[in-house]
Amino acid sequence: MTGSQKSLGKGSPAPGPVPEGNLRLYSMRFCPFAQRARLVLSAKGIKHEVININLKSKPDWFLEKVPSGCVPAVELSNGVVIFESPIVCDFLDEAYPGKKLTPADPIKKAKEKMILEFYNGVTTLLYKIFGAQQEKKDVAELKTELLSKLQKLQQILIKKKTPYFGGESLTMIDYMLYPWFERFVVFGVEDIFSQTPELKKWYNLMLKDPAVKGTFTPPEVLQEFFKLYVQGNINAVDYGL
Ligand SMILES: N[C@@H](CCC(=O)N[C@@H](CS)C(=O)NCC(=O)O)C(=O)O
Repeated sequence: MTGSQKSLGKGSPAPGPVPEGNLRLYSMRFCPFAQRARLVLSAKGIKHEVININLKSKPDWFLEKVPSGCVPAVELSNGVVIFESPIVCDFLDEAYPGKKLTPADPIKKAKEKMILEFYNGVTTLLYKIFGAQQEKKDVAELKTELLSKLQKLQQILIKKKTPYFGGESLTMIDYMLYPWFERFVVFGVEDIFSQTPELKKWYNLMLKDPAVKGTFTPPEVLQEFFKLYVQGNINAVDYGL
């Protein structure tokens, strides 16, 4: 099953158990948190199936399996369900063979986790900016705050003198940060790149990664989805299918 299947919504029959040797991802095609999991699944070449969930009309069985009600979540063939994107991604990296995305060194690992913790403030701010724009409010102050946070993030790359946040090669932290950059146009903040050239360079490098290429959604499609989603359109998550 690919990630471009129509979503399952309220009233849809529950999917059967996950076949032995397979893994199921509960996702939503335009969700940046779910994209983190899709990036890791792709980078590690993990065999999986995808079930897209209609987040505007969640099936009861989904809420039973995933108490947070959020995607991404993965279900294993033994019925175990794991959710919250950083936990899902760490689990996939630890439990499956293939390229290790998380550094083995505890200090490097801690540093990546600190970046992620800091970055949560960036994503929160992006949604705040998006919300304020929808209400036609002035976002100048919020954008200044965002610029300051992104400059701090950029400083990490400058200090490290490496192309990626993980170092010379792309690691988990790069995948964890990436999806929101793909959505800068949607959040109306793409102009910030002109003031954060190192982040722009990193973003352009990320665009060359096969997992990024495989999960990339063009900005105009994302924009259309977001427009429908904020209008409360129940079929927004299936936009383009
Ligand atoms: N902290 C969660 C957040 C995931 C999240 O917010 N996903 C959104 C879709 S982009 C969702 O499922 N929203 C459903 C809802 O809020 O009801 C994670 O990192 O996985």
